[in-house]
Amino acid sequence: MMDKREQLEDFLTLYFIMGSTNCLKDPVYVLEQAIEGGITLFQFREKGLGALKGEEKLKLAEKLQKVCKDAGIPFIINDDVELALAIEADGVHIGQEDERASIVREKIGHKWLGVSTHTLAEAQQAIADGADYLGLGPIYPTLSKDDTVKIHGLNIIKSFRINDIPIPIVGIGGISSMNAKEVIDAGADGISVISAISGAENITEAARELKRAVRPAR
Ligand code: 3NM
Repeated sequence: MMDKREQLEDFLTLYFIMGSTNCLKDPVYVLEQAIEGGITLFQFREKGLGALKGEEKLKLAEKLQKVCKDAGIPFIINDDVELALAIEADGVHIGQEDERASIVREKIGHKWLGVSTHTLAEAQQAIADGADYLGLGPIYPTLSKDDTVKIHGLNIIKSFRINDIPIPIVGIGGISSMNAKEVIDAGADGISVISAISGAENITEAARELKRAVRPAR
């Protein structure tokens, strides 16, 4: 039997993130194809210019959640704690600019909590606040998030590992099938991607290639 940590590490292997603004095709189709290709976790991140709001956002969240449920893939929501509670998502992911992790933890109880961190101090605070896993990035330059400041490279992953960060970590930002393996080799438990999957011509094949890069033996 896997314990909770091992189970989470497994789910973090190939973590796909998207919202309607990242997709060139229908988001439900994109998610179905990504699941077909082997993603292990999904985050609904409805952000940026033209992002859906209110009822429309809720409707899309419910559709994507159903696709995940049918496939046995956990469904995480970015930032919107109220939405996560309303539709009983499996977890919430927040950044440093969002609500305090300790407050989110109180609100969501035992659901998974992921926190994006950029320094060891932020990581230690997130862990004290009850984070289950950490997002580290951007590892490489990315066009999918316009407020990223500093590119961290692989060193941030290595330094978190050297400093014995005790919860799973996942790399993010500019990750593709060309560089995914080095992110894992640096010590990440998994990779998270937006454009390498949502922007691909052949979504299933793109997800498959990423999966082979991070988990060649299985
Ligand atoms: N967070 P892509 S980078 C959502 O550094 C997000 O915390 C980041 O998109 C961080 O895979 C990023 O297309 C965008 O580069 C990732």
